[in-house]
Amino acid sequence: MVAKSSSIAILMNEDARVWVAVVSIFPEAFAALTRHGVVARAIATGVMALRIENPRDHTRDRHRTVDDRPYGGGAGMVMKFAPVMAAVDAARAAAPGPVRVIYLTPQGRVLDQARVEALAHEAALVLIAGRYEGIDERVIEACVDEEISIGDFVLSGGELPAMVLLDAVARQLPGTLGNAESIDAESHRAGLLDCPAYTRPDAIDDRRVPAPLLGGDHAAIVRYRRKVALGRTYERRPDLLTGRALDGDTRKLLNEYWRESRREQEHA
Ligand code: 9D3
Repeated sequence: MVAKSSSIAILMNEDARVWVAVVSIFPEAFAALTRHGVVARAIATGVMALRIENPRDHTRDRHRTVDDRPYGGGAGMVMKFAPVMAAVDAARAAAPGPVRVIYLTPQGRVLDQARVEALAHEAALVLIAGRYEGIDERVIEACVDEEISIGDFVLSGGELPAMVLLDAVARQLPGTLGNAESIDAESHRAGLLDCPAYTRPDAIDDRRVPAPLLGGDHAAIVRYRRKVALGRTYERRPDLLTGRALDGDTRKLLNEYWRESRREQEHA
């Protein structure tokens, strides 16, 4: 399915099957992903395959050493080249075909939905999750195709970022999201913030559900939701709208949003 709306396309990858290996010294962490939720479902239905490759299993010394002190000194440890590289090679050997190797790192390009959708079209991925101060730079030179960050904040390793990426990719695969209607509604307001959601009861003290959502006029509901989604995006995340041409209808909806929110302010 390719749904188009305001020049942003949401691609549901229909015949997609993504094979993934994660290189991590904390394989148990990924149980958080495989027991419940969208990744578990993708694995159960066969649209995603997941294996964990532990660099510690690719060491040869008595202590199974995966880290060492940084050349030049400084705080923290660095993951050694050989065990990480051997884990990547083992993943490559187990893969159904050529793999794209991704290193999760604060130095990477920040992940966005466009990148997630593109990655859902890859046949095989190897995700390297680092610990300590990161991996020996020569692993990156030797085998990494792409470096990805999940945002400008400091975590203690690449496992959570790898899980974030896997969740985002899994929900792009067929049969994992379930409801075609929600995919469609989502594509309709692609690139915008969501509008607020309500369920019963229709009034809680003097907080009432917006009138358009209570009537059965589907066109009015769609229009109302688009208006609020646009208005909130403009207010809270103007960066999502920059570089996007706003057509006449869109500008009209935004104006309506402003008028109505000003009126609500006056009545408050
Ligand atoms: C501020 C600390 N850094 C300078 C010494 C080093 C450092 C920070 C964070 C080294 C490793 C990490 C661990 N983070 C990740 O592996 C990571 C990450 C993140 O922290 N934030 C956002 N995205 C990502 S992707 C991988």
